Amino acid sequence: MPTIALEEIGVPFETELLRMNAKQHKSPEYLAINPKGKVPALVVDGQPLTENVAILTWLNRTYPEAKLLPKTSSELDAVRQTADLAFFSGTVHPLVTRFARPGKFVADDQVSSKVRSVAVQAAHPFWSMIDDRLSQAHWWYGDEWSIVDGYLFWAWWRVVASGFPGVRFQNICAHADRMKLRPCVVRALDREVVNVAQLKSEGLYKAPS
Ligand SMILES: N[C@@H](CCC(=O)N[C@@H](CS)C(=O)NCC(=O)O)C(=O)O
Repeated sequence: MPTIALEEIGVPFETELLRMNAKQHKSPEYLAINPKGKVPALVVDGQPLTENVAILTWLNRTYPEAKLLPKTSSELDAVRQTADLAFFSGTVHPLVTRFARPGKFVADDQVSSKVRSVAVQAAHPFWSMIDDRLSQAHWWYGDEWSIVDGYLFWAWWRVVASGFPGVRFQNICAHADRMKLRPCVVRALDREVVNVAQLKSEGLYKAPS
C-alpha cells in the first residue's frame, strides 16, 4: 500500500523488487535496511522507515495536500485514524497472510489447510464489519477516499487472489471495483504486473494458493 499512497501523492519514487521466494528479504543487505526482515520499507534520503502504519502516517504528514487521510479537528480523531490503519496492519493483514501463505507457518499440507480455514473463520467478523460499514458509504470515511481504503483494497485483492470466496461480501467487492478505477491503483497494479513478469522470467513466481 505505500505504493498506492506514493502513486496518489504523485511524487517520484522507485520500487525495488524483493524476491521473497529466494529469501531476499532475509539477506544481510535487506536486513541492514529492515532488521525485522519485513516488507515494506521506505528509504527516505538514505534513512529507512518501516511498518505500514508509520510509513502511511509519515507520507500523510509530509504530503498533506495529497489528503491521504481526512483532516481532523482533534488529536483524538487523528489518533482514531491511526487506530484504523493499525486495525488493517495488526488484525486484517496477518489473517490475510495466514490464508494466502499458510505454508509460511506450517510445512505439512493438511495442517496448512487447517490454518487457512481457521483464518477464514477468524477473519469473518472483520469482513462482515467492513462490509456493513461500506453499505453506508463508498469509502471507509464516507464520501472521502483515504489510504485506509488503500489498505483495505490491498488486503482484499490479496485474499481474493488467493482463492477466498469474497462474493458474499458484496459491498467490499463493489469497493474493490471502485478502487480499481482510481488512477493511483491502476498505476500500482501496473507495477505489480511488471514485478510478476520479472519473477516469472527468473522462475521465482509462486502463484497465490
Ligand atoms: N507489521 C508489518 C508487517 C508487514 C508484513 O507482514 N509484510 C509481509 C509481506 S506482505 C512480509 O514481509 N512477509 C515476509 C515474512 O514475514 O517473512 C507492517 O505492517 O509493515
